[in-house]
Amino acid sequence: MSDQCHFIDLRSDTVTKPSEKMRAAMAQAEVGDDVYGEDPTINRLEARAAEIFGKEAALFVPTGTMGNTVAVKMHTNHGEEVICDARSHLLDWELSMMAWFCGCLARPIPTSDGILTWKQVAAALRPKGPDNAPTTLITLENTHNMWGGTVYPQETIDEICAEAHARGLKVHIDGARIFNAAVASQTTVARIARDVDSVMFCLSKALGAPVGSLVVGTRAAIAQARLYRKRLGGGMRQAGILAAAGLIALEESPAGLVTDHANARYLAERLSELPPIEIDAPSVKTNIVIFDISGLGVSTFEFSRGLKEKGILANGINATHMRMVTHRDVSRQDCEVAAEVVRDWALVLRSNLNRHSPVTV
Ligand code: TLP
Repeated sequence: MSDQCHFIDLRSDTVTKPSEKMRAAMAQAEVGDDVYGEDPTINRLEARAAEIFGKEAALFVPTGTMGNTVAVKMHTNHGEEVICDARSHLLDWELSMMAWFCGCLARPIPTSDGILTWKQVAAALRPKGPDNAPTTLITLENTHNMWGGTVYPQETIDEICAEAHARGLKVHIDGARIFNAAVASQTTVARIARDVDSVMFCLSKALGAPVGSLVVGTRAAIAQARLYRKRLGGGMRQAGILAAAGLIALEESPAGLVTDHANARYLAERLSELPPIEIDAPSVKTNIVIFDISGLGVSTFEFSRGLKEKGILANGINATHMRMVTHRDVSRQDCEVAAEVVRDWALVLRSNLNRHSPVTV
């Protein structure tokens, strides 16, 4: 067992370990060469993903980043513009693949919660003319990671799709955590995705599989995506051993997300009792808790270091905001411990602050 096992790990839902059932399925998986289309377990996973999302086809990719990259590429040509929100994962955390591989320019829109509206999108479309690169794709992140797991209202997605399609534009969802969105909205991923042209979703985040994401869309688009995946070096061979764990994650994990959401809300509520930590607890609807510690007089780096000494792993997303992500490998009891540790650490920092602040008479 690694040392990490002794920590309560809230850095991300990517840190989960495969369950015994996943390991057993991996050991027994029927496999073949997937570049020849001959891996039965991958074929099963892709067919099932397409079915669950109500789309024609799906493609298994090793990572969410590769999934988003091939999706952007399949909808665009070099020199075009892609609309996204200003703090989207596609823009900030994927090593500029939109530029590097797809040759497209991101047109970011600032928001207060990561949720784009058609009005904002319409204002960012490039007018046709001799000087403007055409806009061809709109990307939506649902749930939105850096804004604390926020969820798109269905009518907003539907409106964006209707207006975009009327203008010949495509819509892609970065749905790394789309099952969290579905659970929070008490709907299905198929309904969320009904009108969009593609979705990338991750098996290896909240769903708890060790590796893997899928892109879903039309048969023609996914055939293109398969070629782009190969170009990126993502043509896998007997990867059915990974798909076997992914199938279990896909079928069984969505039911457990409601617990992760309740744990995140619990954490958020406890943190909101600790001024000067700032968090709007009622806005926490899924499994991501982001809180502002700038009032404590330390950077998130120092804050994380202090938490780690007390057995809690959590990272900053910038100099002032911390992120905690609940997942299947943390329990309510772990969240209670984490909340206590944050409380004690915040009290120490707060009293240090008071001691060092100038005396006023
Ligand atoms: N997110 C990771 C980090 O990269 C920040 C995390 O710990 O949350 N879309 C979204 C919305 C994501 O949150 C992530 C990963 C991805 C795409 C990329 O997935 P991977 O890591 O599989 O390439």
